[in-house]
Amino acid sequence: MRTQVAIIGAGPSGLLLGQLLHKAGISNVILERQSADYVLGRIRAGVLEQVAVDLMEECGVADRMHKEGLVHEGIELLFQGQRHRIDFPGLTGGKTVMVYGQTEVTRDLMAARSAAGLPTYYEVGDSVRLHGFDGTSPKVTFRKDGRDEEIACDFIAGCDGYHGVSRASVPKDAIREYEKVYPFGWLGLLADVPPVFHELIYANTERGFALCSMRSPTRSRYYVQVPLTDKVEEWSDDAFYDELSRRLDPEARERLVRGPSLEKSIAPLRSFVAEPMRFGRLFLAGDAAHIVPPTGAKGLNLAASDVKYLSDGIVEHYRERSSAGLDHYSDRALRRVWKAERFSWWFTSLMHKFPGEGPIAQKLQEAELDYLVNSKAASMSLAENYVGLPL
Ligand code: RFL
Ligand code: PHB
Repeated sequence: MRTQVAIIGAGPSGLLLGQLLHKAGISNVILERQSADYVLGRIRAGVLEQVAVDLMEECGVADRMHKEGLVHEGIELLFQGQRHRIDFPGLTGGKTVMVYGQTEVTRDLMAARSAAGLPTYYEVGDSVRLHGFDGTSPKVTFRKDGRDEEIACDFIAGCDGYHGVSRASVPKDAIREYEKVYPFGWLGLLADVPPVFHELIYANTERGFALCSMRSPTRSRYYVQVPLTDKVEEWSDDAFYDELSRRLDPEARERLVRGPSLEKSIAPLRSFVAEPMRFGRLFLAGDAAHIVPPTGAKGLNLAASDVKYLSDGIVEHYRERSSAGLDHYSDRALRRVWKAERFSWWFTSLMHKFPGEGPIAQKLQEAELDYLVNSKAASMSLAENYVGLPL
């Protein structure tokens, strides 16, 4: 089999890239470890920046998002028992974000891919191997339904997430990794109950962080900070709602509706960057190259900006016979990645309780939050990062 671009991973990065290349007439094949249903069952991101919204439009898959997605004009910061609003359009010259789940983004992209009849191999397990990306004729081999398969290609796009095979295939001395693991996780719960409030609430409390998010006016997504040693089986729905409720202000607490969990899981928090993002004819994009803690809602959005830079570079290669875009890919992407890493680390540090740090840490966070909501300069900085820095 031959294709122009072999894409490893059918998460948002791989599916977005596949669609953009297809629109430009560039052939591509996607290989995915899991089944499509498994990929759709993972509950992850909820907030899209304009960059991601624009890409969905460019891919021709934005109709349902514009119909069902919720445009949000601000967030609420809760500390010392009181909520304070950050007004995005007022602070950023009119910008907003879109609340539309990663599951729906993925579903829309998968539907468009299968409608266009583009080749996707699901359930290839751990069989994918990358070959010859340091030369001019790379290859990908894998096993499907008991048969060994081979794809010859011009480029390989490693869109296979943090645990994928692409980054792991790069010689250790060619890559530099930067990492910080946080001493807590997020316990998340999804339920068909109306959200406590029509905007997201980020809460700093003496008991730890909490987040009230949503997927629709009838579906809520809530998170509470928990110790890394906690097990999800030990958290009943009631225990979760009790803890969330303790971390809310009286009005939100009053409005909290409890309902059975559709999903409940614990996610660890990590900051991670691998440099560079290009190795010969292998390009890494999305979580394969970098991870942010979810507090800034940046992970999926960084995947979108990587894919935009990468698809522009690949299209330029074929249309204009120029390697400039591909040569600059890693530097361009990393510049944006590091700014989002900084923002996500800062917002995480401001909002969470760090074990062993004592009461002075809480007081310092509260002073910074007080400054943040009362200083136009500080509020603007938060708002401009949250809605997304320019490409
Ligand atoms: P993904 O989504 O991990 O997809 C990678 C795909 O590659 C497959 N794969 C392989 N395929 C073939 N062979 C192999 N050897 C393979 N190994 C792996 C995997 O099965 C998978 O299908 O990476 P991608 O596409 O780069 O997308 C990144 C996003 O998923 C991620 O950054 C976001 O979910 C992060 N994130 C958020 N991002 C936002 O922009 N806004 C948010 O509000 C937001 N909230 C979140 C989040 C992540 C969370 N968790 C659970 C980590 C909230 C949470 C709780
Ligand atoms: C979510 O809805 O899952 C979500 C929203 C905002 C975040 C993180 C996760 O910062």
